[in-house]
Amino acid sequence: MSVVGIDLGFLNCYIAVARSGGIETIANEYSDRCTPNYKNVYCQQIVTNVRNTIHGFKKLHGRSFDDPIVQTERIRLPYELQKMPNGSAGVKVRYLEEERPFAIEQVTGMLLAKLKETSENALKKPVADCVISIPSFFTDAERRSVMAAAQVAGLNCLRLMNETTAVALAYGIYKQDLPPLDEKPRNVIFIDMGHSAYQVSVCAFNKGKLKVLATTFDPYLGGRNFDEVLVDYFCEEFKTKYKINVKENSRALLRLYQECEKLKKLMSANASDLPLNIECFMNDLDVSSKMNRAQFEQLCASLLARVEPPLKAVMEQANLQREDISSIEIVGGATRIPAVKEQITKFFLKDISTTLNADEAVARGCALQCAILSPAFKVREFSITDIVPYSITLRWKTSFEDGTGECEVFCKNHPAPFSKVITFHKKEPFELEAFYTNLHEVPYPDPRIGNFTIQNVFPQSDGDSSKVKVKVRINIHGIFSVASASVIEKQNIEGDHSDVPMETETSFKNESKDDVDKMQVDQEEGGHQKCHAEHTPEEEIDQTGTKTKSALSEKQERLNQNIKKGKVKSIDLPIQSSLCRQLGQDLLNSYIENEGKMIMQDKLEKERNDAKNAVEEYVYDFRDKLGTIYEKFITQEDLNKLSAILEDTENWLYEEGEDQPKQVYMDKLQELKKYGQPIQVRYMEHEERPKALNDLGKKI
Ligand code: ATP
Ligand code: K
Ligand code: MG
Repeated sequence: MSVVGIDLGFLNCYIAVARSGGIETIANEYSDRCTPNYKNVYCQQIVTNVRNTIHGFKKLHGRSFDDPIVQTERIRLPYELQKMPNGSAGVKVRYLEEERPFAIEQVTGMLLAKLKETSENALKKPVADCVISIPSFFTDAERRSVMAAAQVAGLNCLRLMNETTAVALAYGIYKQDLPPLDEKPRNVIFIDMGHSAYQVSVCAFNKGKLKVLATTFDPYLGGRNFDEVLVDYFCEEFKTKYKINVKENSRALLRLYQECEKLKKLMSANASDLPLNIECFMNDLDVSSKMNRAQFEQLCASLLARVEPPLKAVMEQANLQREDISSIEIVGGATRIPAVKEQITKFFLKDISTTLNADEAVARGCALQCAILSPAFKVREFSITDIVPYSITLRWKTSFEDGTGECEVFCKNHPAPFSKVITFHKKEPFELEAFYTNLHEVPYPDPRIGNFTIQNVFPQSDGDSSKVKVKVRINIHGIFSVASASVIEKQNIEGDHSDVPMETETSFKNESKDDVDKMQVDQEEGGHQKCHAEHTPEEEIDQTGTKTKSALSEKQERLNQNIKKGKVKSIDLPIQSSLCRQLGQDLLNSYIENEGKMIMQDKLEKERNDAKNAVEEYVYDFRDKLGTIYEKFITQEDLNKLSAILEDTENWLYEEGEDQPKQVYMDKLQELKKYGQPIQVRYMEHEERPKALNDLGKKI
């Protein structure tokens, strides 16, 4: 089983494979199965030159069709979107001559399936375990949607990894000179500007470990914004120069985008005037213009001004000064723009390091993480602590004064993965509402993460509230959940509620490995409306995996002992969750089933095509040989007859035989071979004879 890392870029995808010798990248292909639903027919040049496949759907994950971001993206896309029955954004895709809407999970699923197939072909081994990259600013709904897409593709995603964290791992794992654990860490800035987004993170490295200290981002700044500036400029120029309105012609506009992207890249290497020439652009017109780097930078001034704020913010959030930073590592295609680099250098007053492979670092980091997580692979230990991008609050109803209680369970930049236990005193089932505390920080229109109802809560037999322990967590994918809930009962009080499932195992013993730490927040009901989340470490697991006990863990120890002695017992409580924009299991299953069917259909279609091609090839090959090497072995009469048959077959392939089942082609091939084989045999015998005689001669 191979372990792979997948960089699911807005424009470019990369797959990296972990091998014993190191990391290797395989390919960067978009699914050729999704043919975009262009509104117009494009001229041949475009279709052959350009990615004639759907791309740019990364930002549609986990969003409703009506989401403002989806509506903004929609205008820019060269294919059509459609509202799905569950309100989410779907893509109209042409599949086997038929136009159908596909959910975003299906579209990304197709892409991932294609990437899976590509790697399997390259590696000659099955691929299932993988790590997939996502932007660090993705919310839970977006993350869950990408996870669903991985399932559709038949991939087992071991981790959704933040792009900059993947880069940090690719940087750190091979470094031999990281400071020892007890010394001051080495702080490194990672910057990724791709086609659609800009992300920054600062990480602290010690031997064998990396800890993300802070991440910042501008989710709407990337290479495509620079393309847009050029497009707008030339559109204006062409209006006066050629009296054409490019924006009204989607075909011309798309071509202009492609030419501007090329021009932008050329300007990175060349500061002088560069030409822009497009033949047969619009209304039979050839257009031309020029641009130089200084001019480009002036036009992009407002974009360039957006480079600094995330840099400043990341330093503030991590509470670091410039001199605390050892290195600044940049990746992503758009960081090749000289003015972007200048902005970064200007801020840090330090040279930028470009030692990482700007295109492959994300995929490589993901492959390394996959190798670390996979039991099938031996890799040097490297601990990765990521962070929570947005603070998360829990809200619940209190029985006092009909009020609500609130508790910020994870603050911004809190370490992740992470679990916390919160204690409630309740007499009845209750609901917890999880949401992003500061919606203005979150590039998503809905603050809600999910609602979680803790069921089977009753008063104790003496009428008192029950003590309910609720475990909340951010898992390895960066996704929040109310993971478990339990109630502690004294053993001698019994028989009150027989419908409560009995369990002796305590939830505290069931700690999953991914929890780097666990804390307890004691939340007494009433009293305070807002809890002062007193984070008291209950049990700390340090990086080497040895447990260090704090004062409070003694309390837990006593409880555990009491549980063992049978004085009290802990009962797990069922939790009912309803998550924001959750894809139902039934729908997901239908997507998975559909993808399986399409893979089957693709396979059949390929076999059918191969069978057809075999007939065509045989016709050409046979005809060619009839005119050359077979000539001596056939009568003129047979030659005429065979030539006619071949011509008939060729015509048939273009007419009636154009679209036939596989068996028809196979039969046709057999029929032709009946004529061909005897001649072939005669020819071979003739060829072998001198050789045989020769061999005989040698023996004599
Ligand atoms: P995202 O990270 O937003 O999901 P992505 O990973 O697909 O997108 P990259 O492959 O990192 O994006 O970068 C693609 C962008 O980089 C495009 O806008 C491309 O035009 C730009 N780019 C690539 N090379 C250069 C260059 N030499 N000069 C300027 N821009 C470049
Ligand atoms: K990429
Ligand atoms: Mg990228």
